[in-house]
Amino acid sequence: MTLPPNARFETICLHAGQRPDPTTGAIITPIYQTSTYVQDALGQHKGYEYARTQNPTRASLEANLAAIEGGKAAFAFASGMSAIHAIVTRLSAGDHAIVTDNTYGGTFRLFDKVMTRLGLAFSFVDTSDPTEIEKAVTPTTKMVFIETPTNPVLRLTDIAASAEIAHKHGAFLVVDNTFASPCLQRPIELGADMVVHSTTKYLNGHSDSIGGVVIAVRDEHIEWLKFIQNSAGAILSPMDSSLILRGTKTLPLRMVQHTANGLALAEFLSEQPKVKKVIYPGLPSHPQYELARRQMPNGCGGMLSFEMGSLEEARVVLNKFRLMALAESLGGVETLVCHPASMTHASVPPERRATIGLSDSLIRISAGVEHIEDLKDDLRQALS
Ligand code: P1T
Repeated sequence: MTLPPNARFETICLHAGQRPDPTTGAIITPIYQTSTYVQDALGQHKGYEYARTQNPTRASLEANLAAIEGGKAAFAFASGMSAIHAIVTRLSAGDHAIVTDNTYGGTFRLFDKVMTRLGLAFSFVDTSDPTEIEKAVTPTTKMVFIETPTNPVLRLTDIAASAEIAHKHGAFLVVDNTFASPCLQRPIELGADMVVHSTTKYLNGHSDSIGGVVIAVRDEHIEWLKFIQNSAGAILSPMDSSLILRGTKTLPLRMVQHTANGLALAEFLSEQPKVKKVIYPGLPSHPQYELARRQMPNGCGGMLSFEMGSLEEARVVLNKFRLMALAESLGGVETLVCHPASMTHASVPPERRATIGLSDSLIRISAGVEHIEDLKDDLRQALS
């Protein structure tokens, strides 16, 4: 089994980083559940010394994810947050970063509540307007960190324009590609220096693992990420690595269905008189529909949000779902609904939620891969 050099995306997802186990021929990369490796003699080993530093299952996943995102190397972490944390450690006290104002609540919390205590400064701006990025640049700006589409109001940021601004000012660009997945959005091809994912979501896709990954292209970033992964030790376990490797095999298949269901639900909700507003980048009503078509040419995925008008109305609907599960997280095969203001974005202060358009009546859907008519039936009865 050799991956041809011109292999297409689906083939890369299935095969990159993997080969039959050399001792047994097992087609699936084994879970190397070990803490250490026996050395042949002093100073002689097989490239593996201690499992925080190297693990063959994790290495196989990292090679797979680097190939899928079109990067040079990948580093797998214990969660999406620890992957983002590893990236910020690239900055030093006194450095400044520009960040999308509507990121996942946990990203905002890490930057605003933890990293500022260590002497880093952050400007949270509306990066959907590239001039806002330009305006926020200071002589100490070292990183531009964008999330696109954003969680949960699905605003887009132009990745190529952001890369140009970041590079002009000597900063590096990081893209959180969790909501889109590498099937739908290719940040490195558009100029990003690092891509981060919560692998908990689409990459694993089966709601049974927490993890994160950073994919990098520049040697200086690769060296640092390898160093910090070993130094801080927030590594992904062999079991989780195996689960995500299982997930990436079907990523292209799943994304087709997530995208079809996401669009169909957005269109269905747009026709419901009780729904005040539907947000989905694949709807012509989305203010950045043109950018979505250019930057996400294969579709806009399974994430959508809608507004009911008041918290009370949102509560009634949220408590009535039968098939869709009320839960945090996203990107799994089963459809989830959540109330971002009190769940995923509760760590964002109410005034900031208001600025980014995250109202108390907003409901977020992560469309799974169920039959679309069953999802519509559930929405219909919840809204009735
Ligand atoms: O949960 P964790 O694996 O640590 O990933 C953090 C994270 C990073 N980036 C984005 C865009 C995310 O959505 C998340 C996690 N999000 C949720 C748990 C959620 O329900 O929105």
